[in-house]
Amino acid sequence: MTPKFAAIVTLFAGLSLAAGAFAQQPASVSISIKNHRFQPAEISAPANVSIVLTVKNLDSTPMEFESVSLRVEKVVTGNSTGIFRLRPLAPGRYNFFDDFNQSANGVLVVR
Ligand SMILES: [Cu+2]
Repeated sequence: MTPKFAAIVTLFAGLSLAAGAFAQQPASVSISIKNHRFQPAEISAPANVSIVLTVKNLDSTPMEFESVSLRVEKVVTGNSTGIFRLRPLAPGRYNFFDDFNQSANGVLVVR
């Protein structure tokens, strides 16, 4: 290969790698909390893609969406929505809860 051709091949290899990284759309999952209960209590998402999790707090009081295994913790004020961007996850069960009212809990099943 001439040096110039090699440079072009390298450029295209880089571009297709970048395209591959962005080809996977994030999975969207949403859940509500009402009367301090998650609805539904179990949600699922595909493995190995980033996840956008929408948490709608339908109560008038704030809640704190928290998960040790997902490494998230954020207050969602009353009657508002929180958006959580999760890294690609391995298959498994990831528990979460409302840290302001720990009887409210649920699980994200990744498969
Ligand atoms: Cu907390």
